[in-house]
Amino acid sequence: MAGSPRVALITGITGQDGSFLAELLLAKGYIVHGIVRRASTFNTERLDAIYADPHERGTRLYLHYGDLADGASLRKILEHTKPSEIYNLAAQSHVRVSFDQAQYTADVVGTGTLRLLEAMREYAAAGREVRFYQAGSSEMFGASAPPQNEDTPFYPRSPYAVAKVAAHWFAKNYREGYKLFICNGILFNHESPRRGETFVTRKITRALTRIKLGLQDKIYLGYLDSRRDWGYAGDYVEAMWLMLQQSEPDDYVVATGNSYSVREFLDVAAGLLGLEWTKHVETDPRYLRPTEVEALCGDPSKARAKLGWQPKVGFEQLVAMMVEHDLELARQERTLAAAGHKVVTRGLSHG
Ligand code: NDP
Ligand code: GDR
Repeated sequence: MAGSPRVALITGITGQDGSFLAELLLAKGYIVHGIVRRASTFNTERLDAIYADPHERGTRLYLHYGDLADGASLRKILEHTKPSEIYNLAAQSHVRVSFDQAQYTADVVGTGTLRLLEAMREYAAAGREVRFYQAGSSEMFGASAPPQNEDTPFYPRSPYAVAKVAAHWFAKNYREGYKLFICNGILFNHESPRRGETFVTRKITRALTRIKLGLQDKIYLGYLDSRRDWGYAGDYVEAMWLMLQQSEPDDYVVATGNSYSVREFLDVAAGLLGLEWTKHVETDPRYLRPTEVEALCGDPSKARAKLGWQPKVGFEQLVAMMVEHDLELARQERTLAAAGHKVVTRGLSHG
């Protein structure tokens, strides 16, 4: 119907990217539906700023229980919400954990994408116009040498990455076989103050800011020589949206074109805090991966030329943003500790 708001469905809406994408789409006037997993604790913290009780008037963000492991729930949600754009962001997204939970990761990341594509196919067959974004990853390039672009062969190095390659090809096959509008984004690492605390960037900024305020003394890490092309998540969700606004579906690398080692990330973060990280960092072999991805650096020329996309936030600005945010969190913790409250640092020793 002309003039009615566009409707988007986001899987993985409670994650880092899901929350940024939901904000972007709401700002563009969309009605946004998100799929959340049932958990025994609240898992919608990243949506707190935009979520309003559905009983209130004018609400445009709705959450539905579902799971990529449960195809029936996906079909039901599509029928109920009637989206014109589907963003598949849900995943067991931790590479190290995928070695511990290989079958689960393959099921959710690989077969889960297939379940959603099947649900989309049935939905589209009933005459609905719908577009699909698949959250692919630079991890799919794995051992292929940088710089990596859309023509670089995949050489995945973890169960997570293998499953993402499967999802990529399922998506491509459904695009070609059923003439569906499906895009694969191949996104390089992107971070923010909302990044999960077990990914290396956030693990570092959380720990170093706590060290700065005397709340802890050590941080335990794994391999420090790997290089990553780190961008800002807020920039990257714009690229997802742009892909679905084109006249033809296609696949795009989204990256900054610059890469840094974990050591260099530590240098910049510690430098901002006036710390010498070598005094605080210890190696713990449990954070090493059976097969590591040494170096990722994307070539985003196609996204720049065809989508008009380019990153706005540079590496140093990104690190500063995360340090500043986490320093404030650490200050809050210090205030609580000084008042005699127990400060619990959840999960900082995992991942
Ligand atoms: P997060 O780990 O922050 O979020 C993952 C989301 O998926 C969460 O909402 C999580 O729910 C949900 N989820 C996990 N398992 C299931 C399941 N079985 N059914 C339904 N939902 C599930 O990831 P990011 O936001 O960082 O990444 C978004 C997507 O982009 C992921 O697919 C990731 O693999 C991919 N990607 C990420 C990159 C990055 O650098 N951030 C780079 C390239 C690709 P819950 O909150 O309940 O855990
Ligand atoms: P990555 O991100 O594996 O690239 O996957 P992560 O931050 O976990 O690791 C980056 C690099 O840092 C090294 N590293 C450590 N990593 C973690 N998590 N913890 C540590 O203690 C540690 N020490 C060193 C890693 O070995 C690695 O080389 C992320 C995820 O968001 C994926 O879902 C996404 O697809 C890719 O980015 C692109």
